[in-house]
Amino acid sequence: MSSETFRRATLGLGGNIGDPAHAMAAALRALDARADCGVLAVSRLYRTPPWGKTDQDWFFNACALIETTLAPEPLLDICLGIERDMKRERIERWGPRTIDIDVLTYEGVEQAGGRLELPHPRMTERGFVLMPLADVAPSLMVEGRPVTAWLEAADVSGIEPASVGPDWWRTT
Ligand code: PH2
Ligand code: MG
Ligand code: MG
Repeated sequence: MSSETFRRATLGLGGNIGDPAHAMAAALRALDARADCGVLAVSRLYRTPPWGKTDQDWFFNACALIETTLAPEPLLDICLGIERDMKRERIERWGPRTIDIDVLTYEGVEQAGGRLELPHPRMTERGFVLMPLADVAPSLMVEGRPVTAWLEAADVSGIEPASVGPDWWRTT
């Protein structure tokens, strides 16, 4: 894979401690400022009920379509580094966090067993991923179906837009 070629990836961002919208916006600006990553499109910001572990605050969630010259694992490392810079606190699996940045898809790459599973293993069941992802990549194929088809089958109860348009991350 040539390091000069830009590849398309999608990211899921979320958080429910402190000021998650601000942390997510800062994370996206940090990625966009890098020479090896460009933010092509960002979803609206959403308010979403907690999934998995339900006795915690509601989340803010969003998705981004990016282009990057980084391979999948180095891209993950950049995202984890940004989480660390934002002083992410994570006490327990699926529990409260200041910011979470997940690599959802990377071109057509399918891989399992390593430290980065692609596509993200639970993304097709999660309304809080699919609703924002449909803003930026509705026809993206994931596990044989477009994002919009997964979204139609998903439970999206309670999820509501928290921004009018896609520019919240430039100013928040
Ligand atoms: N993230 C989780 C677990 N549960 N629920 C919502 N609504 N949004 C999230 O981002 C989220 C979650 C683990 O990554
Ligand atoms: Mg996550
Ligand atoms: Mg994560």
